[in-house]
Amino acid sequence: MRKRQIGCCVGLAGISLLSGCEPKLGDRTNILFIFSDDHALKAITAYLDDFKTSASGTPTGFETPNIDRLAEEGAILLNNTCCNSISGPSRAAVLTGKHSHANGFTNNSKSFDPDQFTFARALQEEGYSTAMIGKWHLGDKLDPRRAGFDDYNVLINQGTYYNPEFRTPEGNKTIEGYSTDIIADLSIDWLKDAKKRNRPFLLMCQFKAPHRNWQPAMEDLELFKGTQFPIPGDFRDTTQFSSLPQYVQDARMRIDGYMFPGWDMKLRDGEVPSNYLNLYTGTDQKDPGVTLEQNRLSAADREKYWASYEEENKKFYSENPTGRKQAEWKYQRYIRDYLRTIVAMDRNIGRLLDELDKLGLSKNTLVVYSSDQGFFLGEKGFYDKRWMYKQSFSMPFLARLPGVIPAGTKVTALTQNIDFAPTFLEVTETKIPDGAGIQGQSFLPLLKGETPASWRDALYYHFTESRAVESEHYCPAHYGVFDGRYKLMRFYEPVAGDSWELYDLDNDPDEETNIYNTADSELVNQLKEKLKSLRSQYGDTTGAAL
Ligand code: SGN
Ligand code: CA
Repeated sequence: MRKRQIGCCVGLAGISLLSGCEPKLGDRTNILFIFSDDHALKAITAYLDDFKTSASGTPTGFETPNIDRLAEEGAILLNNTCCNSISGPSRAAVLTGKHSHANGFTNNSKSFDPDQFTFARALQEEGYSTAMIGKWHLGDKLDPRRAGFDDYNVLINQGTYYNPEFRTPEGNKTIEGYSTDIIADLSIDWLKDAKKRNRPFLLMCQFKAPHRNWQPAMEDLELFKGTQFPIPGDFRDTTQFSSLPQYVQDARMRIDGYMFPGWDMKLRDGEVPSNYLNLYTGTDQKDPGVTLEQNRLSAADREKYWASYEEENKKFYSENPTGRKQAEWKYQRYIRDYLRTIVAMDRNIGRLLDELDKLGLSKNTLVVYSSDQGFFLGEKGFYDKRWMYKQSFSMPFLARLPGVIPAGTKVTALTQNIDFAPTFLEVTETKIPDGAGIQGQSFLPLLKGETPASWRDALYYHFTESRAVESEHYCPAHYGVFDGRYKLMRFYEPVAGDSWELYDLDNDPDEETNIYNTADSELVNQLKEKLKSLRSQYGDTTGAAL
């Protein structure tokens, strides 16, 4: 990080622009923020040694060398979490540094209020050029320029993997190709232009991958063919869900019963085995089918696509397995496609890092890799996120900034996505604007390997989406506290019977044994007090009162 060299650039855009001393590229630290969607920590090789669960399931022959490079050359956060495990709310928390109730974006159907503080606008006001490229997911009607971005090129809603349509200042346009490649291409073009613009920059490059429905790039269709990935130790088949609370069993994210045959499992109409377990009911039962994505492919690519799945599909159809065998088949189909999308993303992250090198920008650019939340890869028998359980509460975060972040730094302190904005402002030596209302804390000292004088001793989480209102995966709203060892959660919606869960992660890393009723009452009371004080500290009066 370089000190600003010009005295008149005092951090007030008005002054710096008027006085003609707008910062030049090289005067300030740039930020390349690479963000993905639903990336489980277990699917990043740099995390494998430290992200411990008793479950196996470590990918075989799968690697993310380019993401790992950031940990080797910089830092990895081992206890980073999201404050609300769902896309839009996480993105809003990143931009504002505030919890969901405070920034107003409490579920994916909201539209972001752009008049509040965003760190992008704070940088823009300092003379940075800023861009948002890829998945935006903060409202299709909202122009990202209103939230502090000079340029944008964003996917519409969730976007598609194949030949996606983008929203741009010039209107919507379909770009041919694979979404991950295109988002990297657009980002690389923008980085090249950053040289010409000659101003420090913030580029948010946000991939759709590895979001459902896990569609691989054409070149990766054959990858992992025949590989049997280890099944997590706590994977459940149909007979094994009864050990979970009813509201957890009822969540529509069980791999055994809530994978659409066409959309998720890539089975062709007429090739769905008669024993195929589909637990969806009512209107939810409608399989979006194989048409939405695959029909976006050219005829030749579509043929190649189907040819790659054909042999396995036919075998599955003729064997027509039930129970455990069927659940495991679904797991293998899911995990292979999921990991294929990550291989493509990692390859493109390599291209982005190479481009920074070529442009001579690596030395003063903070490069971050993160994802809007973690994801279940068969643990408990699930896919998807939302829960405060470890897999989806966790959020990857790796960062490189030569000369500032020592190579190989491992941070175990409790960090959260609300900390990103203040961290980015501190890295760029940008003053937090008055009234920003940031609730997070800069973890730059932690990235530098320093121990700050005071750091939080517990994290607050609130999944604010009501099961009654948005029920795609039937996850009830809940809030909770995590102190690094104990996790206390309250599922306060009537559908969950206002239930409490307490886990001791030191002794139960899979969060299988709820000790709420058996733990020492002093411990329970202390955790409740902590939860109450965090709710009061952050001003969260939503959800059940404590
Ligand atoms: C889609 C997916 C869900 C997913 C949500 C939210 N269904 O609706 O499985 O949980 O997005 O994801 S799909 O059938 O359309 O693929 S989020 O990451 O954007 O919050
Ligand atoms: Ca997501």
